[in-house]
Amino acid sequence: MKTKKIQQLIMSALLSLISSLAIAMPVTYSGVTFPTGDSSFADAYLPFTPGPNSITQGGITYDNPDYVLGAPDNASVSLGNGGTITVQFTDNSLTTSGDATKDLWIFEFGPAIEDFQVEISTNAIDWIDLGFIRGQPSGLDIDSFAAVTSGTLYSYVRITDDITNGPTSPPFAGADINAVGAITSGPAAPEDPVVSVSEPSSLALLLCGLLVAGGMRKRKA
Ligand SMILES: [Ca+2]
Ligand SMILES: [Ca+2]
Ligand SMILES: [Ca+2]
Ligand SMILES: [Ca+2]
Repeated sequence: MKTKKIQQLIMSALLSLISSLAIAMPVTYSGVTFPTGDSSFADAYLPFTPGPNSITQGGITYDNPDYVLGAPDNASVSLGNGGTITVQFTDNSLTTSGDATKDLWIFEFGPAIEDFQVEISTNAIDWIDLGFIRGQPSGLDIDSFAAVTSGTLYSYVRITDDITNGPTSPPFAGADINAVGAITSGPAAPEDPVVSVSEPSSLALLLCGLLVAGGMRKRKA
């Protein structure tokens, strides 16, 4: 019995090692190589309301925030005039490289190359302004900003369309954000709400406890 349990533990450790190695396969998009693979990219977004003139038209959804998630593809979310989207890394984080190499890449999309403001945060409350950038894609060296502290794990990136630039009429006004990638990718920050996925399991535990208690009561009766 004991040997079987040890074998099972070794097998599960091996499997998790294999899957972590698979995740760590480098990927390249538009000439930019992400050493830690597709997990480098944003995993979630905070509630999104587009700015004016990003709409659904002719059956095409331009204001769908799902299009900002994951690796670069052929779909982007148009922020609308002056619109803002906040993305979150949940299985990774953005961190410092300790040198001048770029750490954060944002893939803007479409025939018009529109600029936007970039801010980063550990908690989606206190923001560090990294200024405006433009490019398809465009990268930022976060080490070069005085407010960025070495080794900090940033989970949030807030992107705001430059209202003074780009097409302003519907259906796809504002910068079109395809993907947001932390090329200098750290582990998921401990304060990430992703930690709260343990909530259903505590609920399950509570339910088990209630069932056991119910069973005991029945047996007593
Ligand atoms: Ca990710
Ligand atoms: Ca664009
Ligand atoms: Ca850097
Ligand atoms: Ca996309």
